[in-house]
Amino acid sequence: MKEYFPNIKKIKYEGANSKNPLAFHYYDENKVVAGKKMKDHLRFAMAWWHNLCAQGTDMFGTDTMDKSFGQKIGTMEHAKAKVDAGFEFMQKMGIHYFCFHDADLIPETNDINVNYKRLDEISDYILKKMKQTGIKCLWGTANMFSNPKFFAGAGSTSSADVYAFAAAKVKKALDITVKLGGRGYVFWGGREGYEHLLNTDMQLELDNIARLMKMAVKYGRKIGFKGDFYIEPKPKEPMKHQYDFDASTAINFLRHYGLDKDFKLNIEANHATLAGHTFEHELRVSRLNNMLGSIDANQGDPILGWDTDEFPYDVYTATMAMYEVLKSKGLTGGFNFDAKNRRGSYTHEDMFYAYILGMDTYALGLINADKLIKDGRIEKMIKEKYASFNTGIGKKIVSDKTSLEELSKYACKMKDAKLPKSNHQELMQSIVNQIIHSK
Ligand code: XLS
Ligand code: NI
Ligand code: NI
Repeated sequence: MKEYFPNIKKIKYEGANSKNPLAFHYYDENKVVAGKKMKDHLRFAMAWWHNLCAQGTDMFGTDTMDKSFGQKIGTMEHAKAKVDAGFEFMQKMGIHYFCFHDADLIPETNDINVNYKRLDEISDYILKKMKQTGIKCLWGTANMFSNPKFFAGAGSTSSADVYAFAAAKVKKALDITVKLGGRGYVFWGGREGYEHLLNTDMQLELDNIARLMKMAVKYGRKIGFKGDFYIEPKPKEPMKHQYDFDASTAINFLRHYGLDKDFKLNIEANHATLAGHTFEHELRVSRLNNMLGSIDANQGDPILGWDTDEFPYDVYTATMAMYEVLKSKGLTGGFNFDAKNRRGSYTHEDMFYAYILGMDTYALGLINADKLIKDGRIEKMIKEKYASFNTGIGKKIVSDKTSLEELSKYACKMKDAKLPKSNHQELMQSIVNQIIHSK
């Protein structure tokens, strides 16, 4: 069996003091944190597209990376080499899941019948590898944004024929996801949006997107898909305005169309910041609505306004993210590294360094979030902040036992109210620093 990364051995946990760049410093998969093994909290996944397909092309230049894996790109031999390289990569990284688009797995042609056959062939091949290695599928999805026919959207397209092609792609991607035992199925509405309202029938577009999702649920359940469907919100890019703008918008959409029983959200860190939120804001909104399903673990760049899909290294953000995950009692999905090496980090070793960075960052996030919760000071301060709702008039408010008339009388009697308790933001930030950096 050909080895694709011969210079790299299985990445092991060596601890924070190790200077070995090809070792984990914090991610120790069997270490128990907050009652569960790290690997079970985190369920890391490899994103097929970034890791095995993307070659460092950007808007102004071509490839810097070589992902040919010894075969001619665009052939089924290459598709299979990607499977082999991908499984070797995941085994060496100790990653137990992967995520894919239909178009990541095969070279697509202009004949959907050929694509269907190729997907059958490649999924047989992947299934064999999965059985040999125990690696599983986290989620699948259909790429309904790269092909030019989707320029006006997939579910939201103006062409009924293109809509049928989108549906046909979803059907097959669901078939393959079920065949590979995927835990979830994702809808990321890359082109489900608009450039200008002047030429857009927003109502029809929204209704049609929902129709496509309803058909997917109906078909998925029919063929035995028991997992969650996910919407992955994103405010823009490639469209100027995307319908699934952020968590709140997506949740409202799902409830409005009665899809909320079958769908949860897949929250991507970089999409959150593009929407003008923090990552933890989007996780909190999802969690409070019982909609937190899965995570696309990456990060954006605060001085760039697009989806840079960087590997996560911001430990503070990972800490707050893991706080939300621990509070949500876990995900139905996992942590998919929807992240790519920088264009200048083009070697195969860089692929490993990137995943080590991402996995260590989330391991630190998990360790810190657990410490934060166990320390209890932050949560105690939040309780104290809202303590006025525990007794007297506050208690009446939160038990729905008062009225505007009564509150008005209460206020008039007091004449004026004192300031609420201090928010103590800097004190809390200082405590977080202390918790994170203490041994
Ligand atoms: C793009 C999205 C995409 C989805 C899957 O911004 O993040 O990669 O995760 O289609
Ligand atoms: Ni993204
Ligand atoms: Ni994503």
